[in-house]
Amino acid sequence: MKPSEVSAFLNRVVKRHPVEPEFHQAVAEVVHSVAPFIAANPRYRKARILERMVEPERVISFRVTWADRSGEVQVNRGHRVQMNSAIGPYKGGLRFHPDVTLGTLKFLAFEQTLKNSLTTLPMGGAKGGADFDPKGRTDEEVMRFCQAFMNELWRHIGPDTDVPAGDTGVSEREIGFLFGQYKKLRNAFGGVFTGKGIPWGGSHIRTEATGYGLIFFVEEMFRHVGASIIDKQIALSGSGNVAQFAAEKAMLMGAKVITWSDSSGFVHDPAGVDPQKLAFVKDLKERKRGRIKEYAEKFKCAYHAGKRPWGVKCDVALPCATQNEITGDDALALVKNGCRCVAEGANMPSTPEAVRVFLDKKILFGPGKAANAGGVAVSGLEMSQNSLRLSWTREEVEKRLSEIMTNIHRQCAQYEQRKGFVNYVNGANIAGFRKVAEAMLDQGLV
Ligand code: NDP
Ligand code: 2IT
Repeated sequence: MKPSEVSAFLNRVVKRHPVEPEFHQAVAEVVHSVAPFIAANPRYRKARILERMVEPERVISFRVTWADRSGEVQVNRGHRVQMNSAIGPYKGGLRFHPDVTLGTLKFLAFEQTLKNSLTTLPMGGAKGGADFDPKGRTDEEVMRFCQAFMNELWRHIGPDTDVPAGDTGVSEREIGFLFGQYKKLRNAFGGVFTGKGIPWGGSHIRTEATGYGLIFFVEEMFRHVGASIIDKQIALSGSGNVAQFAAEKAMLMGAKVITWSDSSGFVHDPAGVDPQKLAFVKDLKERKRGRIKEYAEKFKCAYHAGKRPWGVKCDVALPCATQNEITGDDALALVKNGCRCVAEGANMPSTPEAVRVFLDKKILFGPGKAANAGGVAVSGLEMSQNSLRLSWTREEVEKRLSEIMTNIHRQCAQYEQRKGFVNYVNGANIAGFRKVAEAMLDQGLV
């Protein structure tokens, strides 16, 4: 595709999906990566694969009405974006966050399609969620909301149709309530969710998978250039699921994690996270649902309200909170302070300006759709175990996760390696795109 064709294509996407800047951003990155590949493969263009890939196969939007603990009626909006089912049933998480819009979920579903393709497992792409804010809500309110949400979603999902999981604001508590209501409505106990509790059909290591997989990917990137994660100083954002288990695995592999954050600010702990501090964060976030500021108070380190951790000197940065949390200026600060590797635990946490800095400066940059694919990969393994009606051991699942992350690294490096430098952005986009495109060609105009 010529540059003029790329910009005409992107202009059409903006026109067809107005006021959805995150979706435009995610599409633009992929289109720039795959344009030369499409130019070299005219059959993709003839079948208009790219045009079809940016058009969701189905979008469901619905009202969610429920009563809070004071009996006040609350109205939220739920969505499920079923993006692409070329290589398997729709698959992707649910996000509960007040900022959720249809545009957010379209960007996430689009990323998910290519990410799932990279995992080597048979999963299509989807994402869903609602503008519901779980913060400050009791367990009972969360249950009522989940039940009301499922009262509509249940008719659109199923083990061979669409298999949701967690994402921001949706963890095992919410999956439990959603699964319970689905089971009640459908009168069927099945593998319709992943991230389930271990006693009721969940997989070992699913909770840990995104964070662990991220560290396996970082280790692969270092290994590729003859280095290792051992003794590296890691600045990490977020303090939720992905951040906690990235920190755990990094620590186990001999690195030092020196920051945490949440949406209110970040803590800087130069002494590094240890098992006791990690246990505190897990309890703080999963059970008490408190703020990361309390870590600074407990362990006597600095707290920076309203700030992100990218000004801290580090060797590795792991954004694990949310989209567009590293700006171009943050990226310049990171590189100036000696950061050699950035791997995205979150989805699209680096702005396009930040990505450009990382690629120009030729540091190791692992984009989310490759680096954080471990979560959905173990979701795929949970689906396999549910189909087999078997449960693999922790060791077995972790071994498979590690092999999958190595394989994803290999796929990225296969497409975009010049003079030893791997452009993982192009590599991940091309490898992910190719498999979905081939499946779409095989299946005709559906
Ligand atoms: P959690 O809800 O467990 O944690 C989210 C963390 O990010 C919290 O610390 C939260 O702070 C912070 N955060 C959320 N929104 C914002 C914001 N707008 N600004 C600043 N901080 C924010 O979510 P996960 O850990 O599951 O997800 C984190 C990221 O990883 C997301 O981008 C998600 O899409 C991605 N991801 C998740 C996977 C999974 O398996 N869970 C798999 C692959 C990617 P606070 O508590 O203040 O809101
Ligand atoms: O962004 C993601 O890959 C996830 N939230 C995990 C999705 C899943 O289906 O496990």
